[in-house]
Amino acid sequence: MSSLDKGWEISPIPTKEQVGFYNENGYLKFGRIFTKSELDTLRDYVDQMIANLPLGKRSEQMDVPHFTNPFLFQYLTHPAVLDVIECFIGSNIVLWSSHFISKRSRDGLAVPWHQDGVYWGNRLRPMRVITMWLAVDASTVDNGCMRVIAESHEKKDLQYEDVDKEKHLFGREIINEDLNRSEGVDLELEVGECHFHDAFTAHASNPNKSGRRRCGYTMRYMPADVRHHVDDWNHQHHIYLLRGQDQTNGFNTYQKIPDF
Ligand SMILES: O=C(O)CCC(=O)C(=O)O
Repeated sequence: MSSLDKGWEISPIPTKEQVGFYNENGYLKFGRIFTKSELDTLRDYVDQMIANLPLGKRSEQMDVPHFTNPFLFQYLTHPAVLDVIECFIGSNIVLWSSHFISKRSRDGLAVPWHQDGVYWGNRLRPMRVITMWLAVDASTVDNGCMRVIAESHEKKDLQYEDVDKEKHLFGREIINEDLNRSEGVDLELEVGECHFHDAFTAHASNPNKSGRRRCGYTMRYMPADVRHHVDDWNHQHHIYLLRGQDQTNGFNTYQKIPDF
């Protein structure tokens, strides 16, 4: 172990208490799943992807990068990740999506308060997705770490209104007064750590006011009994059966996992 690796501990799979906390609160702050060398390799790769972004495309908008970068499947299908995900959703695991949200220093967009499941609508039924948010860079209050409202995943009927798309990554925000934003929990992470949230957990993040980039990789999984309904928006959205068996009696179409 080099001196740089000191203090880089891999977390054991979540305890029953951690899974219980997640089920009760809709989120869980966790430790590290990848080794330092795996994380450094991922960061180098993302740095390159960002350097190669077409003019006008923001680094917060790197949605479904795995469709065009098979390399990322070594992270998305990593057995250590799936062992952790299995603790939350069982042993039949489907990859729903992934997204790099990288906020440049002193520039990043805000993420408005939202529930992923509302954005995804009826495309997934039932709506059961867990997102693992991996800190490619350290994520802190000053560079716009993710914030969550505990127990908000129980609220399925929140109201939304449009927000200024110049300043926000997504176009709609929760407006309910009873959702107390001042009770938002800041999920600060060291490099390589991760947190988890449910498809209905209300979450947001502030713009990056610091001189440090904030890059997170959202890796999204669902149990294989969730039906993927294809519409105009997502007819080219691919899902992948990563572990176990399909539980939709053949309703879902899974793509072959590419060589990586
Ligand atoms: O990275 C962020 O600040 C927000 C992430 C997010 O909206 C998500 O993971 O669904």
